[in-house]
Amino acid sequence: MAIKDYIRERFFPHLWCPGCGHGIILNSMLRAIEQLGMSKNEIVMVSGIGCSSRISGYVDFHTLHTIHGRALAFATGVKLSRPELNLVVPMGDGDALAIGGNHFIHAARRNIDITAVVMNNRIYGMTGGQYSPLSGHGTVATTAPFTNIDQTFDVVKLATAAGASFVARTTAYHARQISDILRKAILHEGFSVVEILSQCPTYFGRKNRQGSAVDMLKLYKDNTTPIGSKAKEENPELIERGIFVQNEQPEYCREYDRIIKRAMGSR
Ligand SMILES: Cc1ncc(C[n+]2csc(CCOP(=O)(O)OP(=O)(O)O)c2C)c(N)n1
Ligand code: SF4
Repeated sequence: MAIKDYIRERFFPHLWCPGCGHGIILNSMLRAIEQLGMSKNEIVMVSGIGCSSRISGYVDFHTLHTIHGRALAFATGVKLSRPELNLVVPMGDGDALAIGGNHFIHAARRNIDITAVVMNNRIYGMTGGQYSPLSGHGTVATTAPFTNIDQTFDVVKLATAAGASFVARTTAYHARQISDILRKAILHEGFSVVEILSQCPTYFGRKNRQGSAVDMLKLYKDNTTPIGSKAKEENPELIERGIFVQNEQPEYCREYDRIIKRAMGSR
């Protein structure tokens, strides 16, 4: 199936600002699904609210555009009722880890077979540039004009500690790596977290003087390195890219099935 068949052309042009990283992620995501040879009926895309979450409107899969922070709760319901479908949940850093943080850690703990894509632009883009839990200490946001005093956290470490059985990170600069990782994440049986650093030139970039979208992409190129590289040993500040966790653990829907069979047998 051609990539263009996966999109709803009637909803274009999209609402993203020129240079927003979210468009690159949509493109790489569609390429991953095309490379997997999946039909659009095999994918369910569920999202909450945010610039990132608008992805579910642009794709011609089964889609649910739900409420802010609750996409994983809706996706859990869909997956439990139709476990044969592939659930993909694109989320902003605010959607996934501020209002949706509780759902995130518990979906990871259950190891339900959903692919959670955290499109991390370190800001609330849709609502005008408020700081998010991923903004980081010392950054500037609409709601932190004198710099943000909140500390951030590491999405990869959080997902790993919460029990996700597939955890990876890449950036909007590394478009091919996004597709490579997403293919593996979608095929992985269990909760997969893929963090993708995505530039928001309109709010994060402008407030933090990071320049144009191209300048921001260059920062991703220069400030990241493959996991375990020599460069990381020499410069611990570099952010690692790649697959951090990929292991087999009991998957929630299978466990649920098993318990139903046990209950039926005991009647
Ligand atoms: C319950 C609820 N609270 C707050 C909002 C307002 N709101 C909409 S999107 C959003 C944050 C968007 O930021 P993020 O999830 O990081 O995505 P981005 O827009 O940056 O891609 C907020 C606070 C809402 N829609 N619903
Ligand atoms: S506000 Fe930021 S995240 Fe939203 S579309 Fe514009 S650049 Fe992208």
